[in-house]
Amino acid sequence: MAKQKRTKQQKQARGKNTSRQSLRIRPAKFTPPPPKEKGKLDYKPGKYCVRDLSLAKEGRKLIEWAESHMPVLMELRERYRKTKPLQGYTIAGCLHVTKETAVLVRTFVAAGAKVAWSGCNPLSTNDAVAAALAAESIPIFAWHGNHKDFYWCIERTLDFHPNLTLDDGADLINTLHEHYPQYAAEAVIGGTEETTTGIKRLRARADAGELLFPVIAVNDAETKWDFDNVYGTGQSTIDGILRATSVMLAGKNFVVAGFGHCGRGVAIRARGMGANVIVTEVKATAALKALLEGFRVLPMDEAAKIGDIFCTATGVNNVIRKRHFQSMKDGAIVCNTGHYDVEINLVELKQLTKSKRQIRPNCEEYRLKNGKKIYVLAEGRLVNLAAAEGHPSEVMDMSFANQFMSQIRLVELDKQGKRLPPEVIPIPPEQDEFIAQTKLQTMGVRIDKLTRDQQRYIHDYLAGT
Ligand code: RBV
Repeated sequence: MAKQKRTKQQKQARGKNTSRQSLRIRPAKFTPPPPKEKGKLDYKPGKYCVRDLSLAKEGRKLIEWAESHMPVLMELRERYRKTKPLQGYTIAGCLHVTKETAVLVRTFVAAGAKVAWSGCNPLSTNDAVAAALAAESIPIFAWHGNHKDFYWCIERTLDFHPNLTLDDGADLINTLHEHYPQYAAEAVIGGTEETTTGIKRLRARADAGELLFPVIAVNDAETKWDFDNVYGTGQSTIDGILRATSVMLAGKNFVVAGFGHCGRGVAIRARGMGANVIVTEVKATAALKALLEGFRVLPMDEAAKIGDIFCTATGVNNVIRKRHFQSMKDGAIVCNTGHYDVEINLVELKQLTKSKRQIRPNCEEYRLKNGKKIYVLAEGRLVNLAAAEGHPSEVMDMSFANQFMSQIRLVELDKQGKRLPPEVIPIPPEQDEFIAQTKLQTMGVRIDKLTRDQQRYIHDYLAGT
């Protein structure tokens, strides 16, 4: 965020010391406007706004299924159920409304927190899960296909005057900073961020000296990025592509744009399904890694001509654009698994298009003026969450254990009258170790321990040949 963009209000917000009570975001009698989509939703002001409350029973079963695959988070729930360390604190969350997220929400509630929730992507909400949470009296404002009221939902969670934030992509934090900076600076004790794209945004904000409260980088925990980003994205992206297309992957030229953790996950799983994987990159070290991992590396201009399936995982905009569409084969399938829908330039694709139709759920056929057809999955949004169910519960178990423990950390510091600096804060290595150990235990896997002699050896700087 450029410094010159700061408003006077935002500048004044920093460094003030007002009591929390005086920091009501809105006057007490504030009545929010209804959502634009009103008539098509189940809306109870101040309580919930979901697609269809009657789906609650189905949602509860989905959540139970996730609970039985998330042992670490469930163990944390049991541990904190009695002591309720989060009592008196309100968390506003803005994260995909999936069955796994519901397990996290229930765990916060069990630990005593008040929680208000919105989705972080227009296409990732599971309507049955949202209904189940609403039926459990958890304020939730989220539905699948929420394009028009996305920020309206985030604002509704702010009506609950949160003192903690939980983000996936930083939309909630951005809303607070841009529209309620005084509240952000004084009433919010801290937040947590789930994903790489959000962390990038927050680092940019912190570098500009514009971050108003500490945000713990959950994404950067080893037990998050080394598992969720790689194996979670790998499996769920392939799952999304298959649900949207049902095509055979074996023998196809599968182009993965970006060889970060997510791209690597997609590439190794696509190879496992028998695809010929081609990687495109802009970073030399990442391209080298892909090459030495056995993948073919090409510039997108060349990959565009031979790819059958394209998947972007870069976090960068316009990775697939006009000239690439123009050179693609007839029938090429294009999708994205990055956080925002900016990686495939659909505006330029539309300029080349004669007509368009939905051919299957989450699969749109674009008939180009050059006579070829191109298929776009999930409107270029996260294909793994829009066309499938997001990452498997087993891997979200560790990501969300990190979320839960980080929120507890913020609250415990607050109780001691301490506050972390307004920066992007790393996860302590002990937290990673604890989560990894607990995960292994729940999987019934035992590991070795260093002997005293080995410990001495690895710390002995004189040891040589
Ligand atoms: N993600 N959540 C799920 N099943 O709840 N699946 C994926 C789920 C998160 C994941 O942690 C990633 O960092 C983020 O979505 C991208 O928006």
